[in-house]
Amino acid sequence: MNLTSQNIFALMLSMALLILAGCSDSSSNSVTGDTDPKQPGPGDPCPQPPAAELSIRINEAMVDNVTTLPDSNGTFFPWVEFYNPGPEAMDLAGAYFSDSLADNQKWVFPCQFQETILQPGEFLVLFFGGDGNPDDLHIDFMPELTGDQIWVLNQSSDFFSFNADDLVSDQSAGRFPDGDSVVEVLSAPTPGNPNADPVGPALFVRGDLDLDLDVDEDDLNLLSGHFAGSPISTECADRLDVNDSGTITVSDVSFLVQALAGNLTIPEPFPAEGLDPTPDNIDCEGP
Ligand SMILES: [Ca+2]
Ligand SMILES: [Ca+2]
Ligand SMILES: [Ca+2]
Ligand SMILES: [Ca+2]
Repeated sequence: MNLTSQNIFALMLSMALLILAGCSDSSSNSVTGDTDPKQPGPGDPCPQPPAAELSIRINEAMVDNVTTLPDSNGTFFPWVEFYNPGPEAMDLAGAYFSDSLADNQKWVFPCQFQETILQPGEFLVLFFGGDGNPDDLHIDFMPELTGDQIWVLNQSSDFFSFNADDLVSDQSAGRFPDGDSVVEVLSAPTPGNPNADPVGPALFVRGDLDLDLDVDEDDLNLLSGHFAGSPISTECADRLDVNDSGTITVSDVSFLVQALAGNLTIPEPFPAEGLDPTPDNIDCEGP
């Protein structure tokens, strides 16, 4: 009996050592420059983690990285930050990452890097623009630089959507606080560190619709046109709420007529730029 148990133990030990050797030997890894990373071999030592078990979030992204963060070669690639909200350590090895819902297996995290294991509260920043070299952690595709984006982790365990057109160079989109469900434009990039506040509401001059910091007949014509079939496209609808009533109606047109005639005074922020002092459901997130 004793001998049998020892034999079984020895067999299990040698199997475990074989598995370990397979993981540490990069030549036996299916993720190589010559292998399609979308087709892991049957003996792949790091299968895709089950979606339900991977709670890591795509936390921050910069697509137009001009001066913020160079890679180890000094090149400024787009980058993405991953974050483990905890409470367990999580390994991204074997997970897919993509910027396409239709093709959600564009790139797979290799399994030979300790960096893919994120402790609770830990961040991992990866650059795009890899050349298929499995010995670095570059993501082997480039993201779209304009328009609506949706990035996908592990095929479905996390989605990260933003509009690249809302971002200027060296500006990032991300979650605040870290791991939050909403993605916003952030006030400062923080690769590898806790995210900064979202950008605050924009300054505006009430009644200034052509953005020349002055309120005059040109603005009145635009506001009249808004109700006559030529809607104004502005991110800051507060500009149109000339009487600061909290709604945009034709009474704002008549208020502006009276204001330009000197009979009424436009409420703040006027005549200088400022924030809306009266809370309402109208937003001003940009010009
Ligand atoms: Ca960050
Ligand atoms: Ca104006
Ligand atoms: Ca109004
Ligand atoms: Ca208001």
